[in-house]
Amino acid sequence: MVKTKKSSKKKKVDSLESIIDLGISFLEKGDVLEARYNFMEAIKKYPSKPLGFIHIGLFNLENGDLIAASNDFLKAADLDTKNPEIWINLAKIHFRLEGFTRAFGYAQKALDLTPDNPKALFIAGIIKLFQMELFYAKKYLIKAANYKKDPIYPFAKFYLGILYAKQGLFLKAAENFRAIQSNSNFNDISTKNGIYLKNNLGMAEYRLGNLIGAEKTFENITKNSSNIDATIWINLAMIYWSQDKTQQNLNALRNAYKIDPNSWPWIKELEEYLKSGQDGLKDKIQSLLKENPDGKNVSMFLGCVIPNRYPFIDAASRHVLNAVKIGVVELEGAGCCPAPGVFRSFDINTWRVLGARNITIAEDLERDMCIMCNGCYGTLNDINTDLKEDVEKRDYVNDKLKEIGREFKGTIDTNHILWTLYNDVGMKQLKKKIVNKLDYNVAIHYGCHILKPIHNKPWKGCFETPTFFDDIMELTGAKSIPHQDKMMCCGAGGGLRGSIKQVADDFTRDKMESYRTAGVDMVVDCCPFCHLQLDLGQIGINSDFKDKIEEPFKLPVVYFTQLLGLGMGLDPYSLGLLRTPQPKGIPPFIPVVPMFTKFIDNIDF
Ligand code: 9S8
Ligand code: 9S8
Ligand code: COM
Repeated sequence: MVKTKKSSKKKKVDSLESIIDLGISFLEKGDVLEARYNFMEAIKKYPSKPLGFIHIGLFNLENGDLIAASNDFLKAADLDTKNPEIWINLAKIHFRLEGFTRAFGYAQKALDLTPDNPKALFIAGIIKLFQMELFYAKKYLIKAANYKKDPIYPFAKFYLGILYAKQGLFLKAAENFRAIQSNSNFNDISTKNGIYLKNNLGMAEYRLGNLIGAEKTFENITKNSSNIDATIWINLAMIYWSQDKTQQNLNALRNAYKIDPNSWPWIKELEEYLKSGQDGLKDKIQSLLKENPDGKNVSMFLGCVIPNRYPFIDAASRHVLNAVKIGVVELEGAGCCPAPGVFRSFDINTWRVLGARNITIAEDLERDMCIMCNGCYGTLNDINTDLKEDVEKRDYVNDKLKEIGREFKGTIDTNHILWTLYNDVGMKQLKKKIVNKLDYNVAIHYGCHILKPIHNKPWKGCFETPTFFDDIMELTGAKSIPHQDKMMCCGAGGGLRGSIKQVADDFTRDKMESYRTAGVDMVVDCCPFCHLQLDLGQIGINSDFKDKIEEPFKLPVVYFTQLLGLGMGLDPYSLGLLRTPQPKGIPPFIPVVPMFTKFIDNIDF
């Protein structure tokens, strides 16, 4: 609030102050029209004083007319450039209008005038938080939270908690949330702020593995507050699900559905899944489109990691291909691609022959290959493009293949599934399929072999800063967050994980630190080997590099078709997104759930 001097007894009747005071007193009585009239009078009679503009600005701000409020404060700023309160209000208005860059500019002006102003620090901090520039957000919010006596203090703590939660620093997040539990702005569980605080505290508890505590926190909200939004029920459902309390989970999701059908559109699928279990899922996958008479048909190349470790990558990909009407068949008898970073390095001829053998199986089926692994794609595409051009190599390979009655002909293409979707389906068609808007902040991991070597890759243009993968994921509404060393190897490739795991994990630690700094909700990849390293690697990092990291990493990792499928409205069970973290030693090692805390964005300040 902009402070105005309290009326003194001897004030002249039509002095600026008395007109404003009159307006304020009408406001207090609820007579908005009279109040507005008086503020306008102040402007008319004293056009060179900022006070009238400030009050009409506050009036418009209160009534949600942000554009008008912005114009009023800009006029006030013209008349008085040295009042930080004016700039703070402008920052607040443009923050609400989501013009973050502009809003930050105004916050900066307030900070230039008063560098230690807690309100200016706070607004600067939350603007940076919403821009996902967490490094700067942290700097400002920590400073703002130093002013324990200032009314902004509890809010600064709240957002600091949100910031730490985004970075996966849940201990610190919980600490900040707990610090304001009894603060009068947050202690009433029947108010919005009270619910927001408990929601986020409960989620931090959940992510710290304190399921009982989290359950209590959420049950407390659902029992004691009316008017909660669907997110609360969804979060509680997730906590039940994690403890295999399926019936309670179902009830909670039904409640969410009642409040907002879009919050959990998969009730039918869940009930079906609970009835038919894994077997039903198997049948469902079996029944997926095999042949599309008027469109694209592909053969699926699985490689080794998918069937052995992450079968849901296969399942999710088939569900997505089915949804975009691409016919899918197996490559029966296919073997290891063989892995480029390993076999090629040892014996390039054997590597080539084995890879060519896999390609001939797809040639028999007359279907292009759809490859879900970067390494497999690297191998098969290198061999395929090479053998199509190089007669000498082809003769060598065919000489060997003859012994098993096969021949490389060069009649099909070997595509990464990202290319199948990007090229054969296309962005326009993909976009049409999206029915659920996902508002996650994601880190996109390309991996190495999808891009390099570049001479035989279809991604035209930029190979150092590609965007095709980000573009596809952003169709779902997810936001691809820039982060450090985005194009760096996950650490596993080239046989590194197999031979010197510590070094591989150290690479991954680097990547994890970047994700943490950026504060993403999850990593999205397009390679099962990267997936393994980013997922299982966290377990290794959390023990081997315990002393080097702030808190254990627990960042969900998803394969891109899982998230794309979710955007397409496919049920999260078939996509392998909902799994109980209960059984130990079964992938995914870091629990993945499609529901994360909704970070609260409309606290009044
Ligand atoms: S297969 Fe045998 S090891 Fe692996 S997954 Fe991808 S790369 Fe080809
Ligand atoms: S694994 Fe998949 S593609 Fe690679 S070599 Fe470097 S990054 Fe991860
Ligand atoms: C990485 C495959 S996907 S390899 O380890 O480089 O062969």
